[in-house]
Amino acid sequence: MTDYTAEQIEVLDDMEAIRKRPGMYIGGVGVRGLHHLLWEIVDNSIDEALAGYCDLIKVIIHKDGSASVEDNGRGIPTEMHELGRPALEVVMTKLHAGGKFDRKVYRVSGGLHGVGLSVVNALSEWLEVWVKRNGKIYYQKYERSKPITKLKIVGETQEHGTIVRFKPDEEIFETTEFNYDIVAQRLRELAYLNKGLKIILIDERINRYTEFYSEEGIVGYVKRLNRNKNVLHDVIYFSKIKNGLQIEVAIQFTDSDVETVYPFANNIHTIEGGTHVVGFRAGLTRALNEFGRKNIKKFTSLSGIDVREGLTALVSVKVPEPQFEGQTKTKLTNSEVKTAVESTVYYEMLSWLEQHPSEANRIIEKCLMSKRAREAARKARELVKRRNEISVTLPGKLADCSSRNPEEREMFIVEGESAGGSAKQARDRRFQAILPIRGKIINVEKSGMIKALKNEEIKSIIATIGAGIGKEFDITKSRYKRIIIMTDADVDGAHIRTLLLTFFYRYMKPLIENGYLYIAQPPLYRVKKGRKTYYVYSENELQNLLERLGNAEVQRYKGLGEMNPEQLWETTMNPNNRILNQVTIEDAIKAENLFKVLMGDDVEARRQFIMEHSREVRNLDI
Ligand code: 0RA
Repeated sequence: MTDYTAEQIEVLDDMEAIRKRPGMYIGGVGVRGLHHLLWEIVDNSIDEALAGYCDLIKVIIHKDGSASVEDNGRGIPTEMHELGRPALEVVMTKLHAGGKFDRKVYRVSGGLHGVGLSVVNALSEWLEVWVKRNGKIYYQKYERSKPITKLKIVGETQEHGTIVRFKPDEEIFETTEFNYDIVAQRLRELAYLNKGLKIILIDERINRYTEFYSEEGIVGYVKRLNRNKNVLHDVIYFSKIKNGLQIEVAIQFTDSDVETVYPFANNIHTIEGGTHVVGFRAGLTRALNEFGRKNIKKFTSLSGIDVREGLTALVSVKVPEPQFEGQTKTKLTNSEVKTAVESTVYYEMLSWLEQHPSEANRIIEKCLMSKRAREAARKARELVKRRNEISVTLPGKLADCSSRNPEEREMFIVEGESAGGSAKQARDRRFQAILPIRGKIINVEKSGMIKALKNEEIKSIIATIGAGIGKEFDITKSRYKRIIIMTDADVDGAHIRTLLLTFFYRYMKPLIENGYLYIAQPPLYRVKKGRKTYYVYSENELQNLLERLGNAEVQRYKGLGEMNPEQLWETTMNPNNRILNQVTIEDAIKAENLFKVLMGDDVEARRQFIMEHSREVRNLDI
């Protein structure tokens, strides 16, 4: 029988308490809890880095399911502790062991982090530790938190640092398999948050070696987050220390419409936000409003939402005594952090804006645009709602078709009175409707939804299709299965096509997504040889035909109006002969491109894109 000293009983109590209620210490025994063991050790190594003693951390996931963390910090103290045992043993077997060897750094005390190495030890089948310190290598092994060796010297070295290797206990965890992606993601994050720190990840199960390192720190992180976006300026960076509270911020605006703000408190990704985020937002909005009021003509004050559209930012605070709340214990609640972050961000941001007037203008312009878009969208939503309540009457100039079978009904949007007249004569009135539109329709992107909805041509298109618009658009209500844009084969025709496509893309997108929208392709030439007539749709075709025929009479069609109704029917409207280009959005990437080009200010790029896009689409003979 062993006589337990009071001390030993206490230790056993601690370890038993942890094994009984692991959730209390690591949040659960699932995947998240399992990885928590690893983060506990890594956090300790990071603390050494924060204290300036460590610049390399190596994490290995071993084939046997264990993991090890090595750092080149000071090494866990091996000297005798107050309790008459080596400090290392105390650290490994007592909850919140501190005392003489406590480190005065930004320890992560609240929440689930910083619970201590003893928790890792308690929840491991076995744990080994090597410490390089005082010219020696120390070693000790534990099984389910009990030392099975004494702390012993196993070698000599001039290096310093700690290696902890542990095997999560299968009796405790639902799963004991470390996930490469979870580990890699967090280590990458830590490398960005701690510039100059190199973190190596080796997964021996799959022979994978990865290094994470950032010379630029959080600036590099923001760059990475924005790597596929159009940025408005170089990353703005500042850092401040206020009453022991360290604040670090990186900001970059983009032309996208999403907000990406990553907040961290003591290296913990505070996904539930908290006082640092509240302070950041308030300071940023205040700085932009202050700058705008002083420097921008016709400035109207911005709300937080306007400011944050297209914003990418990383806010990292190091708080001496952090308090965390929330479901995942990732919401920072220290109230002093809000005021400190707000005033720092306000002051630093304002002075940056003043020193970078042209970038500042760009940013403010973006914010004002977000504001206008938001207001327009709200007004438009109200208008659409009202409009949907009023019964929509079909426009007088529409020549509708007689078929009630929605599967065969089609509608031609035809530019110009004369072409409209020809088309009305040429059509098969049973299933083909004609809607003539006049001149150039309004550019919906530039004018916004309000003006667009007041435009007669747009109104007639909406009423004719009869399925609403915008968020309220309901494709099942569409009165036609095919909507065919029929314009001249010249530059003006292409322009009108562009405007119509912009309109459809913006306000009736499902029409495109479901393949309801087409572009008619009238012939470019009529070629006569003797008594035979050929219609030619491309330059290439013309070359080939002329080579075959020898000399022939070539007539170029400049517009639909140059064709008589029979010709128009035969060449462009008759389902047996015509070529229809279905407008498709092939995949997400193209769609985004389309969106950008369609929405942008660059008229030429837009025109170019539409030309290419309609050439690219499949030729369909329906
Ligand atoms: C307590 C005190 C000191 C360092 C550490 C713990 C320490 C813990 C871990 C865990 C993994 N790596 C670690 N590195 C250091 C300070 C020791 C001193 O003052 O010399």
